[in-house]
Amino acid sequence: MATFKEFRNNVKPNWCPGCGDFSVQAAIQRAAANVGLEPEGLAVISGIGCSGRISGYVNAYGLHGIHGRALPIAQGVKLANRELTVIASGGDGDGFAIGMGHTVHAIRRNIDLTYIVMDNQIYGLTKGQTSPRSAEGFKTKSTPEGSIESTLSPLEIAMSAGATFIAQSFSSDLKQLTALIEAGLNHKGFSLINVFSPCVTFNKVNTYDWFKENIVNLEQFPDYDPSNRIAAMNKIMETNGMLTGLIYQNKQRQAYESMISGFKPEGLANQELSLSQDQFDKLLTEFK
Ligand SMILES: Cc1ncc(C[n+]2csc(CCOP(=O)(O)OP(=O)(O)O)c2C)c(N)n1
Ligand code: SF4
Repeated sequence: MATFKEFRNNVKPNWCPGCGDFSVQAAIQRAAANVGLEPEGLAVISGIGCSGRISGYVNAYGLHGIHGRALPIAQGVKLANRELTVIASGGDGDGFAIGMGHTVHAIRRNIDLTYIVMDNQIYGLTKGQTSPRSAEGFKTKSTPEGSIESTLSPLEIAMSAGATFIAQSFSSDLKQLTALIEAGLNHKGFSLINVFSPCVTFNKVNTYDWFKENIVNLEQFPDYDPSNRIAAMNKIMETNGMLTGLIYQNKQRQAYESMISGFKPEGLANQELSLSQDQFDKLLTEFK
């Protein structure tokens, strides 16, 4: 069985020292080992952004895709080879701005993959513009007088889009983050894991200390039941989306690919793709 070190490669991340994304990288590597994966059984597909670089920093199959398009690619990978465990990842801009249409439909489609968003509440790679996750009044180069748009709540959107797994964590809490990624990898369906991952260079408001002061850990509520959809929505709203832990899980709904008629469990590479003479003749008669 592979250890977490086998999910490391020799590429040195060029994230700024202190960037929250380092811990997300470590948590992915630990979780992959803990659930018994091998590097050749994992694909990490990312969008564009500082966070999007993560696909190059894990020893696994990887693709550093297009801004906002990690999910279409990841879904294609999973459908083409369901033997692979697929992680999609990117920033809050990637997933909740340009890629939001894909995010909503991937959630409701429920293909078995784990989507990890590194939510630093700003655009990092392009040097600090307001993202849909930025608070009202947030001042950046793109909003010098403060943002006048309301903040988007990805957890509420995911709940209403029919998500079967929603979790949130903080990059400083490596233990919780690793456990939640493991749970996401084990979930049979689409898992959204939103991670507060501070941008130490451009976001001087939502700092490590700010998150520590504002996060509400679900551990504080021992009676909380993540299978209760209404309770989950209430808790998200009560805490203004700042809660961490496993927020909601529906184990009843089957993953999309399990319901496609005629869909084979083997990856395309392992399937017999040529038609028998009989199948070929039948196909021809359909078009006569
Ligand atoms: C189609 C397209 N539009 C815009 C960009 C420019 N761009 C690159 S990354 C990015 C946003 C980065 O923010 P986020 O996705 O939150 O990731 P972070 O860098 O903060 O990790 C933008 C707007 C692009 N590369 N492609
Ligand atoms: S700019 Fe921000 S998000 Fe990008 S690597 Fe630096 S700290 Fe991380």
